[in-house]
Amino acid sequence: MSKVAIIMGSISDMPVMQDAIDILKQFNVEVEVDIVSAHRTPEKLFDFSKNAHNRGISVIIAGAGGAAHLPGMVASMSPLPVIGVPVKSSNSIDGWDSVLSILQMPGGVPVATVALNGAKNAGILAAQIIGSHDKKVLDTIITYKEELKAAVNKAAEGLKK
Ligand code: RP5
Repeated sequence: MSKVAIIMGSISDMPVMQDAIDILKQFNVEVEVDIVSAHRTPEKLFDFSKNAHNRGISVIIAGAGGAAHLPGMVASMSPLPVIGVPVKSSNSIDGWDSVLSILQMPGGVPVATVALNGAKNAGILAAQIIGSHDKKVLDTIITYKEELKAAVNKAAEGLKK
């Protein structure tokens, strides 16, 4: 079974990254969660990035704030798709520091960057990548999208009453 690794630069990122964990669990996708800091635990970053694909992991979600080098550095060493979550940390410049340091990757080393604090969408995107080769996961995403549509239609109906 495909697994998603969710890593973050600090335990302070956990309240944001929890959204990715929750949605992936909702989709019955196996997750592994860890703290890997590009600046404070560089050896662990290297070890994680070099070995993740040999441990049954298919997609990596990496969240970080400030000088958010974690997703890009993982992408530089791992052959797996990396989804970056810019986290608005407490001393941030309105979150722009996180967004720009994850988004502006050089050619050849992509990081699929979601919105500021957009961990839920990171989880959905990871599930969609797995769903492209796993029918069970694909079916849960199809159901999820039907539910989104139904919720909007119900709200629109409510306006007419
Ligand atoms: C980054 O610095 C982390 O990803 C976090 O968003 C930010 C602040 O970390 P702490 O000082 O709260 O540990 O590396």
